Amino acid sequence: MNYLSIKDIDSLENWVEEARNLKRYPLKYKQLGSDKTIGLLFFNPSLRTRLSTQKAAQQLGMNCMVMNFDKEGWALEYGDGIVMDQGKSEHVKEAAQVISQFCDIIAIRAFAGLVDKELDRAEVVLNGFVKYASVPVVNMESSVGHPLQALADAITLEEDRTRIKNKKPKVVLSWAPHPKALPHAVANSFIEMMQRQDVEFVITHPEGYELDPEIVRETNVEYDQNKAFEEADYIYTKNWSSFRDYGQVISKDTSWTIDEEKMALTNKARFMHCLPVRRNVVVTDGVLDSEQSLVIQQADNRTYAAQIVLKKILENT
Ligand code: AN0
Ligand code: CP
Repeated sequence: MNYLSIKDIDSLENWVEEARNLKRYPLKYKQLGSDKTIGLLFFNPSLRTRLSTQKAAQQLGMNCMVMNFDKEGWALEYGDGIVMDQGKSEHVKEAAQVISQFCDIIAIRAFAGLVDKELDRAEVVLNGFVKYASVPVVNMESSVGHPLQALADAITLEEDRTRIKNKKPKVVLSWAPHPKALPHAVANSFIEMMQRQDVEFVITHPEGYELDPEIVRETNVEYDQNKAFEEADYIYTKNWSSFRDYGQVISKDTSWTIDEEKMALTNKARFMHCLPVRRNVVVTDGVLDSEQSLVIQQADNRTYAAQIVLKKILENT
């Protein structure tokens, strides 16, 4: 069993409920992972994913090895039949088999390069490990998705939505400006997660920031951010670079920054963001520091999202 995208969640309701039980009794399954080892491989920086996955593993009694591949590992080759006379020292074929001997689960963070759309869509790093590893693989954010974040967001929504009575919650995914080109992974997995929820879901972004149509499918897109915010119960904010002009920053329009005035258009909506977030670029201090912000709770739930994923894998292998 792998956890590569939220499609690997067989029963969302059950996983969210179990994750909430783990939050209450985090050490209940301390024996399940004893004498097992997880290897966390990072090709990019991380705070939450690294610490929450490590914590989740520890709470299941697992040992945890962490390797920063971008700075400390050999540069890996992924192509078949390549003459390796350039910068790459080792092929994923050996690396994945070797790590599989040391670890019972391999978790990988490898962001989109944002240069070559087809290369990113092929998920070469994640799929390279899936192909050659002999143990389960967990996605800690790949070029296409961030399913641990989306699961934590589903847990957070489940905890919070009891305050909304007699209607489906309205959830808005809003683009916000950012100085750098960011990946689509968080937005993609959040969209897929909302498509599986009983909510009214709207995406809002400036023209030119349309996400992968194969992911967005029939989801409602509203180009007028103020209109999208009307009656909203949740504002989930994220920057992403253009998908059409692949990896380009085509607008830094600060009128899209989430501020108090915009939040006032909503139905006392809660503010959500995966973090890390740039203050007063993506969202103002006033919103981020307000009672309406769920960002710290979302980050806390990363532990239980990772823990339910690892528990399911340990139970199924
Ligand atoms: C990354 C992204 O946008 O995908 C990681 C988010 C969890 N964010 C940044 O690089 C700032
Ligand atoms: N939200 C998230 O994945 O954070 P990190 O990049 O710090 O792990």
